[in-house]
Formats: sequence, structure tokens, C-alpha cells
Amino acid sequence: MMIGATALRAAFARRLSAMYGTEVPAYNALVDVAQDVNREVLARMGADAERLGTIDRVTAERHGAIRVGTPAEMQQVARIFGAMGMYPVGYYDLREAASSSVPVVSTAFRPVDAAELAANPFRVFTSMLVIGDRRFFSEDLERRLGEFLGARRLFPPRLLDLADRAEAEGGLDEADAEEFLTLATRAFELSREPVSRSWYAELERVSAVAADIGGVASTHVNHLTPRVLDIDALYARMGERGITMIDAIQGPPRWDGPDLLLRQTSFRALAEPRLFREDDGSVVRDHLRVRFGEVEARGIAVTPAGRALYDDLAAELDDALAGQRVTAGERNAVAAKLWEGRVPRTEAELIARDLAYFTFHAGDPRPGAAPPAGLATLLADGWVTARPIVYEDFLPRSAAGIFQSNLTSDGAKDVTRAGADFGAEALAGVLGRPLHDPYALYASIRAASLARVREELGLGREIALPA
Ligand code: OOG
Ligand code: NI
Repeated sequence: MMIGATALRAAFARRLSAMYGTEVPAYNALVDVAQDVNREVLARMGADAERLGTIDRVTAERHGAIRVGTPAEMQQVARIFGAMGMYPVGYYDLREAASSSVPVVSTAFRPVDAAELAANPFRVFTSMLVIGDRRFFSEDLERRLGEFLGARRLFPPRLLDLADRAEAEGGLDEADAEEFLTLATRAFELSREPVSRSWYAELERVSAVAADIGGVASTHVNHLTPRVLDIDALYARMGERGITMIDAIQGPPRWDGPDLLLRQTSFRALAEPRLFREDDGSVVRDHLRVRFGEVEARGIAVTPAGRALYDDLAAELDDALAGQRVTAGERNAVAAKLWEGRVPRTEAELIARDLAYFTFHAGDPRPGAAPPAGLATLLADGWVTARPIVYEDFLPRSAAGIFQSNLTSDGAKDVTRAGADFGAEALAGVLGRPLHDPYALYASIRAASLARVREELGLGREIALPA
């Protein structure tokens, strides 16, 4: 029997989760609490709790984060995820988004069409070092780091062969699928090899992220994030369990309007035992703090106009709080107030102002009656209903916040030097495949739903979206 991309992706997400749980037991605690909260929300809200995804989808839903060093490694990652129906979506420049030293650019590998997302939305935020960026790396360090990275091998050739075959043939037979999954999961385990103390420390002075990526000869899962339906409840409960969370929930505030985009929080990186090799050749036990646990609540995907509004409000919040020391609660209160003044309270108004993405669905047929023109009237008169499209991507500011909150030091960023040009096109070139635009993906899911409505209602002309 052939195991296709969807089944490979779901199985890989489960295996990675089992593996990560043995490596980072606090992750299991986070998953347990997330599932308790989800059950409670479902019991309290019923069908409304599933408006942004069925409980089965949400329960299985994870995102991972991994970090690689070179374009060649990034391209190999793209092949491995390609076998599982996960394609690069979006470009994130953390070099710009983070105030401390985070010398990476990133994308997210994820399914792109509605059916695949519904089956299993597993996504992996994947970052790549930009070692040619002089704000971070001197010429000399670039050369030595390039040599170190060029000499290592993250993924065995057999894994890459199986990945290519799976992608070309639409899957693998059972034995090959088993081997693919075993090799793929193993590639993301934490290495037991001793870490060179002086090399790691040299990179850490530049950037803790650079050390995590280039200080060792393998890669690993940095975190694996479950989805929760009430992140505020989860945050409080983790505190009760004695697990220290970072100060705040990143992203939109808690407020009484629709949930938009993405809210995330994490617990602080844990001290994990690692072996270190000293310059005199001796090997000693010590600790590294790089891996953490994160949890997220997902809301509705926003249009470019919705995103501009979100970014404006985030900037206004910064201005309003500039120079003040406030608690996370006070910050949320100020943010919620800003939102109440500017963000629609209802889904209907989000649609009317074209601020967020929805799919549209024809209601029961009404024999003899002629449907009215225009989406607004079709919705108002109950001919058509709307369902929100869940946000499947990430937020650069939150990502920078997540990176930063877990760094042991700020590192060093020489802002007087010019950065290396490394934009979305350069990243697409590295990947050797198209880099999808998230807005285009949401818009095409919406457009497909409108085309179905048009056909089902027998409308002659296209249904226009609000301008
Ligand atoms: C990735 C940080 C970004 C998120 O959820 O925004 C991220 C990393 O730490 O490697 O995972
Ligand atoms: Ni994350």
C-alpha cells in the first residue's frame, strides 16, 4: 500500500511529538494542559469552539521550529518537507524584526490547500543563518563558520533519496515510509556529541542563535507548539503548575471581538544537560539553555488591509507605552482599548470592510426565489453564510519576541555596518521552488468558495467582494 504525503505528514508530526516529549518532558505537561483547556472550551462553547477548526484538527495541531546554517541545508529541508506536502510559505526577516542579534531569515513549511490543511496542518518555522551579514559576522568568522557548516551533514543521503521519490511518486510503500519517518525524526534529535566550548562561546558572543545553529554538527527541534483554544486560561494554569512562562502573550490582545491572527506564549528555555569538549581535549558535563515550550491560539486570517490595521495598532501601542514599565495585564488593557476603537466587533463587519478572509457557503435552495445581487445582501438575507479562514502563518514581531525572550544574551549587532541583501527572492532561489505568498493562498481558498456559491445558486455573474 502507498503511504501518501498527508499520511506521512501526520505520522511525522506524531513521531516528532513523541520524540520531543522524551527530550523535553515539560513539553508533555504543556500538551496535557492545552488538551484540558481545549476540552473545557468545547464543553462550554459547543460548536462555536470549532469555528476555527474541528477539535480533531486542533488536538493534533502543532508547529515546530528548526534552524539551519546554509542554503544547501535549507534546500534539503525543502525536499524532506516536500515529501510530506509541506511547502515554503512567507518570508520573515528576523535580522530586522529583532532588536537583539538574530542573524536569520525564515519561512514556514506547511500544506497550502484547504483540504490538506483540514486533514493535518502541521507546519515548521524554518530559519537559516545569513553568515555573509557583516552586522553580525566578520569576514574571518564568516569563513570559519562557512567551513564548519560546509563540512557537516545534517541529513543522510538515503533520507533525501526517499524524500525525492515520495515527492515524485506521490508517496512511498510501507517499508520505505517507515524508513523515511525513522530517518526524518532522527535527524531532528538533540545530538549527544560533545560541543566545542570555545567555538560555541565565540559564536554566542555574536548571537546565541548563531551558536545554537553553527556551534554543533547537527540540527534539532527548537520547540514544538500545541494549539490551545483559550491561551489566557492556559497561561494561568501553567503558572499554577510551577512552570515559569515568559512575561507576556505575544500578538493581539485579549478582547471581546473576533480572534484575529495568532497569540503565542512560551515557557523559558530549560537547562538541558550537554557534553562539552574543552580546549585541552577533556570532556565535561554542563548545560545549555536553548530549547523551550511554546503554545498558541489561532484566530482569523486577515487581508493586507487587516494586517495594516494590526501593524498600526501595534505601533500605536508601542507609542502609548513608550518609556513606561507596565505589567502584562496593564499592557493588554491598553491594547484592548485601542482595538475596541478600531477593529470591528463582528465577523459581518470584518467582511464588509474586507479586513479578514472567509469562505462562503450557499444555504438551502429556495425554489422559485431569485437570489439578490451582491455579497452583502446575499449574506444579510441568509442566502449565503460565511465561515472564517484560520490564520496558518506566523508574525515576525512575535517570532522575534519568541527568539529574544529565550536568548541567554543579546549578542552583538553592529548596526553601523550595512546588512547583506537577502530578500524573499533570494530565499526562493535557495529553496529551488516557489515561495508562496500567504495572502494569495487565503485569497484563492476564498475565491474557490465564491465560485462554488455562484454555481450552486446559479448566478450569472461573479460575486464581487466588498471593495
Ligand atoms: C523560531 C521562532 C519563531 C514562532 O512561533 O513565531 C516561532 C525559533 O525560535 O527558531 O517559532
Ligand atoms: Ni514557534
